[in-house]
Amino acid sequence: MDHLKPRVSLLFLTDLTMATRAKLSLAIFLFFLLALISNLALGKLKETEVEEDPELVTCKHQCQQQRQYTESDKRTCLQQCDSMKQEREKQVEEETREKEEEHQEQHEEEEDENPYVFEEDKDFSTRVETEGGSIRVLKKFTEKSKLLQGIENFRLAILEARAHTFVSPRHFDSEVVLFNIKGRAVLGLVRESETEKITLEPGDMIHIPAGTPLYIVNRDENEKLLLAMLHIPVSTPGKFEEFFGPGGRDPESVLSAFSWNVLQAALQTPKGKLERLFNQQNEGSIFKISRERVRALAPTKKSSWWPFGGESKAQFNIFSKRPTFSNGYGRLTEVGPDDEKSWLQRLNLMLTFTNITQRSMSTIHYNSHATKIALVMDGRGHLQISCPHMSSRSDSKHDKSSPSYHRISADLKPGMVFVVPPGHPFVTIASNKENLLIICFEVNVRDNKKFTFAGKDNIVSSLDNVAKELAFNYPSEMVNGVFERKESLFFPFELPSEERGRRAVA
Ligand SMILES: *[C@@H]1O[C@H](CO)[C@@H](O)[C@H](O)[C@H]1NC(C)=O
Ligand SMILES: [Cu+2]
Repeated sequence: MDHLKPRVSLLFLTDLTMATRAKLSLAIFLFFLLALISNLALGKLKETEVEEDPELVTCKHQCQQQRQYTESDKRTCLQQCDSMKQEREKQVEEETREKEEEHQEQHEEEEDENPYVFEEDKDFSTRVETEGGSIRVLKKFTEKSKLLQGIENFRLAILEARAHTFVSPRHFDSEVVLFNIKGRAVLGLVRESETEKITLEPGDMIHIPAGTPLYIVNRDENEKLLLAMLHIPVSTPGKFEEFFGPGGRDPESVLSAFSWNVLQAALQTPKGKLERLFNQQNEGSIFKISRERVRALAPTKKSSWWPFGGESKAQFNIFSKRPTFSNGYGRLTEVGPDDEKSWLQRLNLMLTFTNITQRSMSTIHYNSHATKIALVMDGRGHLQISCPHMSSRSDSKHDKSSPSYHRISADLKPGMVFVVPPGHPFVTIASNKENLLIICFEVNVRDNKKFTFAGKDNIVSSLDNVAKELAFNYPSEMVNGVFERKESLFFPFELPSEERGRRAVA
């Protein structure tokens, strides 16, 4: 109630200047307040709004009752009752909206206990589904959680095409980074005066500049083609569209939106002919084609030899590249901006491939700048991330001067996506039976460093001894004994020898 006063009385002071008027308005203000209190006390505020408002009635009644008021005083009084009422309603409305927003915010934060892990069935939506294949798009990162605002402008799509299929020409309002997960493709990129054809194998990655018309062929007779496409929208953050030029009814050509007059004038072709042309295609945007057509679409010797520079260098294969780091427990292969791939630099991106040997784990580590968008390619395993954002809200933690950390964990299987924000320490562990293969788009990778908590050169061992003793409140040699080990990056996933009787369980 207190906050109601200043605003309402301010309204009066600006309206009325004369002293008598001021006195009058104070009186009306009191009438109104009286009406408000009595109605609040009865708890009627909400339900009476539609009908004759009791607050207003009381206020106006008070106006009429004042013997000393002239007719004009009464009129002013009645008007003031009305405007005060309006002001009050506006305020209530605002408060309700604020409360709703607050509620929504809380709701969003609580909505997902696991803001960094995406399930294959729940978190993808199907954009295209035909007999020939499908395109599934991962939900917007900010739709999953507000915590992912930093990567709002990235979208991940997975294209699946059956053997011997054609994915119709289209262009996107996004930069596309295409990664060939499985299968063998031909990619046709329409340049100004001709189509550049590129054969793709598993592990190949290529950048497709925004707006470039492209088509894809699954050139394999038996195997499915699986492509990951990272979209970086260039107009609406977090949103990309596909535009089919050549097409008909399905896929519908982008030209169909123009009027016949425009099309006839632009193409110098009569309407009847145009109608026939744009009525032909009805196969959908991914469809089966004959072996002869596949063969005809293959690049000829000349164009696969890369006669024109620049773009040809963008193609590389991460599976055949030498690992950046490798030991018996795992391998890490990186392709980043240092690798003379200028578009990676421009998009501030890096691609990494992690191959963790069965029964092994990555060290506990975090990225300084990069956010990992990881896709499990093969194998099963487990993920744990330490996160301050999701810490439990229990009040018993009040006596601490630091945040609490919540363990975000997930069992990993092929097709799953997870995100690791910078600064968040995490581990990935391979199952007992299979190697765990993870492909990662690392975004915002400029100046990125990996910091580890265990193994050679971990950040605890590297901390100077005095600070270490102070931080742990424990002798530094003892601390070093815990954190140091000769391996780095990948370790066997097993308990220390003292505990060998038990099985290691993540
Ligand atoms: C993963 O690493 C193992 C060795 O630990 C190797 O045999 C296997 O070929 C690798 N897989 C891929 C896809 O590189
Ligand atoms: Cu977090």
